[in-house]
Amino acid sequence: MAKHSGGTAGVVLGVGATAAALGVGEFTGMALADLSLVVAVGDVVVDVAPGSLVRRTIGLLGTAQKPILLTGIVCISLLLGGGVGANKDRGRIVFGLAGIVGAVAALRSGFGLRGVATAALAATSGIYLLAVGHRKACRLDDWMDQATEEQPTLDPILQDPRVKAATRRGFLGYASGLTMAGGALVVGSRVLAGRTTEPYRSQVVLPTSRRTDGDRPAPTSTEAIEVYQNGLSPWITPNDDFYRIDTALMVPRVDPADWTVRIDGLVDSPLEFTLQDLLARDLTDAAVTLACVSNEVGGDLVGNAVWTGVPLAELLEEAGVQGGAEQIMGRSVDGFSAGFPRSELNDGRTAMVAVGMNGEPLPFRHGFPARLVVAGLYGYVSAVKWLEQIELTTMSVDGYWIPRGWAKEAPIKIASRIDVPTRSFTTPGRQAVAGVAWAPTNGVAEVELAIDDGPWTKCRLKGGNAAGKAGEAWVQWSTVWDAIPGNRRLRVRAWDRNGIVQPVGPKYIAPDGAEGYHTRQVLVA
Ligand SMILES: Nc1nc2c(c(=O)[nH]1)N[C@H]1C(S)=C(S)[C@@H](COP(=O)(O)O)O[C@H]1N2
Ligand SMILES: [Mo]
Repeated sequence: MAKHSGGTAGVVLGVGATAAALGVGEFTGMALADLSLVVAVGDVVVDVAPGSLVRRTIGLLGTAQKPILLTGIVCISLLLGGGVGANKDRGRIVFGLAGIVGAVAALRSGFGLRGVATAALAATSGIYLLAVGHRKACRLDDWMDQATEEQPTLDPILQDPRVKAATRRGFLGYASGLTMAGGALVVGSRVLAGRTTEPYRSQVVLPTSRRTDGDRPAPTSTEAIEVYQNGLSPWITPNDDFYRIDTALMVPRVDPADWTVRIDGLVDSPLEFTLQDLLARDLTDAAVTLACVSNEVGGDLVGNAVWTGVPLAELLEEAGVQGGAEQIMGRSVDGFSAGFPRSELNDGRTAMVAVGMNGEPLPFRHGFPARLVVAGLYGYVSAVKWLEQIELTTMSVDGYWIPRGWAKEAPIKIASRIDVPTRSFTTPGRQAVAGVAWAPTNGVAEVELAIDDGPWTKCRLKGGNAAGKAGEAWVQWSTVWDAIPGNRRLRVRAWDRNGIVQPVGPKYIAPDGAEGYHTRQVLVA
């Protein structure tokens, strides 16, 4: 192509056409099928990436790597588009190939014909918009060429510098307009996504009468507010503050109208439940602390919630579990899976198909409409969100993270964390030190704090150290520290009710969870 659309102009046009094509794809995908082509491509990247890499990014960084991956895909697309923008034929090839990649990714994510249609539409709009841009640029070039080479005979209007400037402005306006339109379509697609799916959740009502499974009352509201202001984690983690870990680049928004959960595999009679079926049952409330295996010593990939749901034992009883069934494997609508030995349930611990979290239907991020919650097991072997199947299998079947290098069996380790002081400096004198500790399912019996190389001293436990199912939730601990000027080192450790002390480690999170005493350096001055 000629000069004015070569160089910078070609790049600007290519970027514009790509942005517009991405926008068309995102908007159409969302309107047709709750599909994002960029996310579908991201899912392919996550799935083909080596286990160690995925473990380091998803496992460690939690949700932070998702925007990075998606932004990366968008940037690479824009760069590719910019690179071929000056050449219509190369542009056609690259848009065509990108369309195929998008279509394959969408098919892989289960979007079928609608996915292919979306990718095809996005690619053709890119090709078309690029061609239109080239026509505009060619006109610009022709005029400019004529204006210089055949100067005197040409229509004098075209030699008017104002006309030249207007033509150039028109081209640049077109190209940058495409970019803005692309951005607007992407924003529009997100609004569309929220609009159409919000009713899924807001129409679900948890029954008000529920059994309480567990023998510890929640702390009074004044207690919870007081400790919250001081920087200590509230006993109940509010839903909006609850950590989120999953491989989903876009939170699945399941329509309960066409959702069921099946119980099958090694059972006498496979069962299938709608959300209404589950809600119509006698539901149970239980406070269970959920922790991620990737939680580092002192980390915040842990939270405590009152979960509402149907006890797994009841459902398994109805299905009639066969003798050969060794493993309970949960599977998600998004392809994720997690399994744990059936024998884990022998001690009567809380294990449920949860439909509620802290008195509300599950938030989309936390697995709406239903998820598994099993006390005392790390999330990656148990807590399947957006649950669609519970399969009774042998131990030979592996869940998502097992071939990627994480341990097959993963009980939550005894752990404790210092929340207060919140900062690394303080003034001398008496002040609170406080935090949380967990040891599911036995429960925390004692928490001890040591200053520098001083003795381990016992802390006060808030909400008590009740036995039984209360051990499935974390406890808050606090003590009074008389801070002496200098650089001080605070260390915490917990004991469970079997008299086992938190392992001293230090041990890194892989393959089965971190070990070590949370230590804080505090300057007292
Ligand atoms: N569908 C699905 N469920 C999932 C996961 C996932 O990647 N996909 N991650 C698991 C892991 S590793 C953890 S720690 C918990 C986290 O649950 P939360 O995000 O509600 O805190 O969900 C589990 N359930
Ligand atoms: Mo996790």
